Order: sequence, then C-alpha cells, then structure tokens
Amino acid sequence: MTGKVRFALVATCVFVLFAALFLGSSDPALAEGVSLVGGSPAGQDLPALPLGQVASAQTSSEAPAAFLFGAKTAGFLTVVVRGNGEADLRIIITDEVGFPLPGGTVDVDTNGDLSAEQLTVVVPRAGNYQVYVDTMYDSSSLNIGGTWIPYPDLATEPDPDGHPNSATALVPGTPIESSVDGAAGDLMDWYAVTSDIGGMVTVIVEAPEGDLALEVYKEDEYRQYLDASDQDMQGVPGNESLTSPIEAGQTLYFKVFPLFEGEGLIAYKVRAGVM
Ligand SMILES: [Ca+2]
Ligand SMILES: [Ca+2]
Ligand SMILES: [Ca+2]
Repeated sequence: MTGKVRFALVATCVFVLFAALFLGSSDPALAEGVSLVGGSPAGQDLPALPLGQVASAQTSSEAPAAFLFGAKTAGFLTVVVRGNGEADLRIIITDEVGFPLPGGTVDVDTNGDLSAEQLTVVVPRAGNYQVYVDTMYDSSSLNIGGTWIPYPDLATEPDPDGHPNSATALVPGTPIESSVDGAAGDLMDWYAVTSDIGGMVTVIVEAPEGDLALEVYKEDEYRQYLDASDQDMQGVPGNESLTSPIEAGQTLYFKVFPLFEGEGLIAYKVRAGVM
C-alpha cells in the first residue's frame, strides 16, 4: 500500500467518523419526529407531527386530524394549532392506544378565537404518542406544529392500573377495596366489567373521605367517555354511581379518580352489578 493510498483510506475513515458524529448530534427532536413517518403500532398510517415548523391539515367531526409522535425518552411536547375558519378546535394528546395523557386535552380558545389552541404535556416515558385535533360539528383547515424537549429525568413508571389496557377485572357481585393517591402519582384506577348477559351494568364507588369521580368508556374509545358521575350520592363527595347498557360478552371500562389531583390518599370500595 502506497503512502498516498494509506492517507486516502485514513482520510476517508476520519471523514466517515466525523459525518457519523455530526449526524448523531443533529436535532434529536427532528430525528424522532421523522422516524415515525408511515406507520404506527396501532396499524394506522398517520403522518408525523411536524416539529419546529407548522404544516397544514384538515379536520372534521367525522375525521379528526391525527399525527404520530415517537419519543425516545420522557420530555415536554408542545403542540400549537391555529384554524382557518369558525370551527371550535380542540387538541388531544394520547398514548398509542388513544388514551389521553394527564393534562393532554385542551380547548382554551386563545384570545376568544375558538380555533386557537396550544398546550404542553409531560410525555412520561419513551413510546409512541398520538396528537388529535378535533371539532364537534364542523370541518376546518388548520396549521399545526410542535416542539420537543427531551427530559429523561422526568421518566416515570406506569401506574399498574392507570390504563384501560391494565384494568382490574371487576366481577359483578364481588366488591374490590382499593385507593387512589393523586399527590403520590396514583391518579386513577381502571376497572373492566364484562357481562355474560345483555342488560344494564351499574358500578358504585363509595369513599367515606375524599372527593371521587367516575367515568365509563367503550373499549378502544378512550378520548371521550360514554357517561360520567360526580353526583356525590347521599351528599358524600366520594360516592358515585353509573348505569350503562351492556351487551352479552361486552366489556366496559370504568375509571375511578380523585376530583382534585393534589388530594392525598382516598380509600374506596367499588362494586358492579348487572341486571
Ligand atoms: Ca377551541
Ligand atoms: Ca392507580
Ligand atoms: Ca364526587
């Protein structure tokens, strides 16, 4: 090998090394956004959330605008939306099964503009997330953009029963005693009620201390509850009840949560009945 060839080889290696280092240190947010184009674990084919820039999109009551965001760590995701019409828009940031993140739904109507929305959420850990812009009755074109700040130290373990996919089975006739503790990060408990027969399912929550609320959801439709209870039965803030139609073999998902996130430990009893 001549000296010239050796020099050329070494120079090429050094160049490749620098190129790799340079590319590796490029904006991690952009890299994460771009890596998602063209696929999602849910089998949907959603576009990546535009990061560091805005892009145009379309939303309607039948087909909300939807985007994917892949996070390699915990961090802060900011999303801004400005509509081009009269439609009242809303932003919802969810996990990969469409379950909204805490604080992930916003309808603030900035400066009285129904279509002007923005929010920042804590993305709790690496994973795939979805961003929706929906509207109740209309359709609208809009501009949407996001920014991402990785913040690995924010990462938290998932609440063992804090997600419909890890709901505790609540068997009709068999009560369960449990608790939530918003101040300690236990913001909700999920229960799945499956019925062998068609009819009406009733779920009752009782807590002598603390203010609870209760919501019921259809499977895989976690952006909007079917029904909600904060009726404080018998004048007790922790006593709630919901009754919903249920089909034979169907599973409904019930979410028990403190009305005020900062409230401490709330012990409760939950039970279901089907008639
Ligand atoms: Ca709005
Ligand atoms: Ca929980
Ligand atoms: Ca209540």
